[in-house]
Amino acid sequence: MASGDYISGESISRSLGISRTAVWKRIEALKREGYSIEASTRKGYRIISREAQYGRHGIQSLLETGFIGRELKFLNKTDSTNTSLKALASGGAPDGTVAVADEQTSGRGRLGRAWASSSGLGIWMSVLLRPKLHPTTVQSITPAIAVAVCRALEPLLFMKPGIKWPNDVLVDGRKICGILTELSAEADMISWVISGIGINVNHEERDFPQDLRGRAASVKMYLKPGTELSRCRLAADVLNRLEEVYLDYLENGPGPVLAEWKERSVTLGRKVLLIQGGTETAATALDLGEDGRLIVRLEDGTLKDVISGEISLRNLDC
Ligand code: BT5
Repeated sequence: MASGDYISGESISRSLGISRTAVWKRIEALKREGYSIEASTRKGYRIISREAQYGRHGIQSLLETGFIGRELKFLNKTDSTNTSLKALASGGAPDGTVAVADEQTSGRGRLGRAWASSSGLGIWMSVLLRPKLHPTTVQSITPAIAVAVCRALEPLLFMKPGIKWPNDVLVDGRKICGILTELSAEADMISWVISGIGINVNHEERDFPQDLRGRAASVKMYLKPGTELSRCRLAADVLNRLEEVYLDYLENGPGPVLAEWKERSVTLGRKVLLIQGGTETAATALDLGEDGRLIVRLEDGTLKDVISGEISLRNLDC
């Protein structure tokens, strides 16, 4: 059915070999999944938009994954998808369960910071992973997520995205995506990791809160001409790329993922400012450790390991 054209219930029933009532039931099911379909008693049915609305069905129909996103909870509005998914994780939700919201009322960043997550504008989603890894190795999962997000964003943008340590994806020096990884572990076993991914998609400059204008970017602002933009497509692509990267990580260890992270990094080799509890220290970012920590050289020449939970970092020369 081409969008815009009406098709009668009778001809659908004939071509599918099902009753008119069965046609009606299926149309109603599609509507519940979020498709925009208009029904007219005289003319029949008409798809208003060919693209599935942002919702569970629209995302899942584009998945190529084995387990990530196969369980997917879509919420029109929630406080934070990380918090929603935590409740599901405690209730035994399987590896790869995803929570997506159109709007978050208290989207969270690291260190108690807020994440702006209005309705209609972005992809606010969290992924539950249950890797059989020691809790100390889990820090390298955030780099894996950042790499997957870059792989999904790159074909859409006219500028290459880069990763700012530890978890920001930037375009043109502006933040387009943030990642918040939380975990629950017992002794030497991880019980779950939840990685929350926030991607700005449909924003114009004015859609960002005042303090983020000029510092935040959206896919739409950097969209390659002629490229179609769909939150369903992009959310599914992030999950598709994430499963690729994650399976590679489980099979081959963090090496290959960290190598790609380093290639995409806009932090390594740069002068940075380390900000911790009101103290600012200038340093040069040298390398990324296996566990996701950043190795820097301070101005007096000493080397220091920096852990993401403790410190903020500002690039000084980009
Ligand atoms: C992050 O923290 O970048 C992690 C953001 C994670 C958001 C996702 S959305 C789905 C899931 N559910 C949640 O509740 N969270 C996750 P951090 O590195 O601390 O950066 C936070 C800082 O980024 C803020 O202090 C602002 O300066 C800036 N910021 C806030 N909202 C932004 C936005 N939409 N785009 C760009 N920058 C933003």
